[in-house]
Amino acid sequence: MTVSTNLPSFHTPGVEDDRTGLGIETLKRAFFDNLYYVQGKLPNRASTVDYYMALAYTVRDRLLQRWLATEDILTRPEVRIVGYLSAEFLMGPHLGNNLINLDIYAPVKQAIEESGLNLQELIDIEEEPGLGNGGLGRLAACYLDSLASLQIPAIGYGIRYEFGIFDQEIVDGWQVEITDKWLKYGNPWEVARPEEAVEIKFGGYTQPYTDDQGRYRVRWVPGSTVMGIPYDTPITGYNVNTVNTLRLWKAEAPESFDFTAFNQGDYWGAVNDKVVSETISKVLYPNDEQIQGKQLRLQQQFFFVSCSLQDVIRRQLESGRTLDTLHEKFSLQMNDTHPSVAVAELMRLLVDEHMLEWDHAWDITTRTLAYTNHTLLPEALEKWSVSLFGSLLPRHLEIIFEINSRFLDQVRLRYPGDEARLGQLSLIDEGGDRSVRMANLACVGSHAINGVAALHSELLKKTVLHDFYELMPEKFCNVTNGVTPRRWLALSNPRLTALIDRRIGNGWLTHLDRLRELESAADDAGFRHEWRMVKRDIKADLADHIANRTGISVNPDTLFDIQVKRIHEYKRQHLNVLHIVTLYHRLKQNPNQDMAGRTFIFGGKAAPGYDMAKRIIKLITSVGDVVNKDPDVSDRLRVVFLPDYNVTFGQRVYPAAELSEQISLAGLEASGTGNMKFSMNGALTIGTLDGANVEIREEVGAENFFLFGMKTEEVTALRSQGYNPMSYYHSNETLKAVIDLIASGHFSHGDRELFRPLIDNLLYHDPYMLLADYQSYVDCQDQVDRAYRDSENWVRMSILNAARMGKFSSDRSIQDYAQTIWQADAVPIEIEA
Ligand code: Z2T
Repeated sequence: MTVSTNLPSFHTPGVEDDRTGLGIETLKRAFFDNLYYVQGKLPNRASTVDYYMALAYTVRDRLLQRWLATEDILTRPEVRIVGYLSAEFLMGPHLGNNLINLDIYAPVKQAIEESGLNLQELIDIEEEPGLGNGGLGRLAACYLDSLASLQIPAIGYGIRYEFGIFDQEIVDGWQVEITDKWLKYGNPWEVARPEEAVEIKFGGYTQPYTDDQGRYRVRWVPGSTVMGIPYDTPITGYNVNTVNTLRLWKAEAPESFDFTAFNQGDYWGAVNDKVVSETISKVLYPNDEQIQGKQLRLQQQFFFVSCSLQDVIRRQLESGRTLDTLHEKFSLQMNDTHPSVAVAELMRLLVDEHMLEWDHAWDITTRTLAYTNHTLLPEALEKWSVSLFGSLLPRHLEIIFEINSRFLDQVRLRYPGDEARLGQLSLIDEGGDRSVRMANLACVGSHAINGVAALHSELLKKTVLHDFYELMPEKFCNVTNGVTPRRWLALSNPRLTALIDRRIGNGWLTHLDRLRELESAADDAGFRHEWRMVKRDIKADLADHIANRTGISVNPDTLFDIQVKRIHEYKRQHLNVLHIVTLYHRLKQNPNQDMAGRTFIFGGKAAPGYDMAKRIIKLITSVGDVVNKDPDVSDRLRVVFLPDYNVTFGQRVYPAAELSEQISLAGLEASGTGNMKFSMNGALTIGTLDGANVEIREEVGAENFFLFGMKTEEVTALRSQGYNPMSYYHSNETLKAVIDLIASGHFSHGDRELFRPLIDNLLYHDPYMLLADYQSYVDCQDQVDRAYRDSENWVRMSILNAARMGKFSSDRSIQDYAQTIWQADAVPIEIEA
C-alpha cells in the first residue's frame, strides 16, 4: 500500500529552508538560530548542553515533515496500526541514532566541526531516557526502530516516568542508587499534546442499572480520577520517510482539582491531591524479574493501559470507522503481562461505555490483543490480590470474574470432571489470599501468545503455560528476539561499519543477512588484519574509558572477557567469579602458568531490594581489589566492575568485546539480547544452551561457539533426582579450594561473614546449579584460552560470528510479528520534494 500525503504546500517548503535544509551553511545557520531563539544563548555564553540542545532541535526540525506526514496517514481508515503496549521503553540517546537514520551524520559533523565544536562531545552529553530495566525495555526500543524502518505504521504506548532506572554508583565496592533526573535540562525530543489528554478512573464502586432498551448494564462510579497527558517522541526509520510515534503518558491532577477545595480554603488538601495524582508516573519500578505486588505498580499499569486504549478508540472513531472493526485497524501487542489489564479495560470500554454486547466485545478484544511472554521464572509471574485489585478497579474485577466464569464453562465442556485442570487454568488463584493471575488473563484475552526464542517458546508450552497450550494450541507461536543493527553496529561501531562497507557495500544495514558476504573475507589475511586493528583500537578506547571512570589500568592486548546485564542469580555472574578465582588460585600456585592475559569486565544494576545480587557486585569488586593489586597475577588478570551500565555504555562495550559471557542456567534466560549485540560486533560467545544462545550457535556454527554446561533436560533430571551441591564441593579439589578461599575472608580483609550468605547459598541450596556446571565452565574457558592464543584463527571466528548474525536483526523479528501475529503491511510514505 502506498499512501501519498497531500499536506498543504506551506508545509512542504520547496527551497532550501533553515528548518529542513541540509547544506552545510544552512545547517550552521539553523544551529546558531536554535541556540539563540530556543536556548536563548549567544555562543560566548553557551554551555555544551546548550549546544547539544540547539543541535537536537536542528535535527528535530529536519524530521518533522516526515513525522507529521506519518501521523496524517494514521487517520486513514484503511491503514492498519500496530500498538506496542509496554511499561518500559529503554530508548537510549536519540541524537546519534537520528543522525544515522536520517542519513545526515556526515553533513552535520561537518557543520558542527566548522563551527569549532566536536560532534561526539555533543552526542555524548545527552542524558539517556532510561525508562526500562533491561532486556524487555530495550527490546521494545529496538522494535520501534525496526517498525519505522520497515515502514509499518506503529505507536509505542508507555509511561513517561519522571525518574527512570536509578543511576548506579559504586561506593566501597557496593552499589548505591541515585535518582535518575533525566528531565533536568528539558527534553528536546518530546512534544506534549495536552489537547489529547484523557481521564482515568480509580476506586469507587459499581452500580447496576437498566438502560432505555431495558437491558442490564453496569456503571462504574469512581472514587478518584487522574488525567493522562500524552508526550510524543518521533521514532525515525532508517532511510525511509516513516517517522512513527512513541506516546508516553504523564499523570496529572484533573484540571478542576482544586476548585472547590480553594473555595473551602483547603489549600493544602488540594495541592496534596495533585501530588498524589502525579505520583503515578513518578518513578519506574527497578525490579527486573521479581514482582512486589505494590498498589502503585497496578495503578501505573492500569493508568497507561487505559490512556492508550482510549487513545486507540478515539483514533478508530476519528478515522470514520465504528468499533466493530477495531481489530481490523489495530493490532495491540502486550509486552509481557504488565499491560494485561488491557483485556478487562478494553471489554469495559466496549461494553460499558460504548454499549456493545458482551460476546461481540469479546470477539473484538481477543482479535485485537496479543501477548508476549518474557520469562519462565515463577517469581516474575504477576499476581494481584483480589482485594487490592477490587479496591482499585472494582469494575475490572467483576469483568474478570465474568470472563473467568464463561471461560471455565468451556473448559468444563472440554474436560468434564477435571477439577485440577480447572484450578490451573482459572484466572483466579483460589489458594490462600485469592489473587488474579495476569498471565492467565493475557492468554485467555489474546489471539496469539509468543515466547522470545525457540527454546523458550517450547518450554512455555511444556511448563508454565502447558494447560493453555493443550486447550488452545493454535494460539502459540515463537518470535525469536532481535536487535537493531542501526544502533548496535552502525552507530556504536563506526569503524567496523566502515570496514564492512568497504568490503560488501552498505546494503547489509537493512538486510542483515547480507553480512554473509563477509564469510569469504574470513580467509583473507589482509582483511583479518584490518579487522584485528579495528578491534584493537576500540579496545584501547575502552581501556581509556575504564581508566578515567575507575582508575584501573587495563592492557588492550589482553583478552576482553565481558559480562554486562542485570545482576541476577540465574544469570550467574558469580560463576564467572568462580572462574576468575580459579585462575587466580592457579597463578598463585604456579606463577609461570602459560595463559593469555585477560581483562574481565562486568557491568549491571541490581534491584535495590535484592540482597544477593548486591552482594554479587560486592564480590566482584572485592575480588578485583585483591587481584588487580597482586603483582604475581596482575600482568595477566584484571577485574573491572564498571558502574552504571546503561544503553550509552553498552554502545561502548559491545564493540570492544572479544568474549561474551552468556552463562545462565539452561532453561532460565528466555532469550537474551546482549548475546546478539556482542556477536554482531565480532565477539565469540561462551555460553550454555539457553534462550537465543541455541539459535546463535546454530547460525555461527558449533565450531565458532564455546558451549558448556548442562542442557535443559539434564537440569530437570538432576533436580528431580535431588540436587546436592555439597557433593560437587567435596569431589572437586579446585572448586573446594576456590570456595574456601572466598569463605576464608581472603577477598574481604579477613571478614568471613561478608560473603557467607552467598557461599552458604551455593553449598546448601545452589538453586541455579553453579557447582554442577563449574567444571564444564572452567574446561571450556581453558579451551577459550587456547583458541585465543591462535590469534589468526580467533579473528577468523570473530569475522564468521559477525557474518552469520543476520537472523538476529530486529527487522527479521518484526517481519515475523507482522506476518504471523499482526497481519501488518508496510505503508511507504510519499513526500513532495
Ligand atoms: C526483562 O528484561 C526480561 C524478562 C522479564 O520478565 C522482565 C524483564 Cl524487565 C518479566 C528479559 C529476559 O530476561 C531476557 O531473556 C529477554 O531477552 C528480554 O526480556 C527480552 O525478551
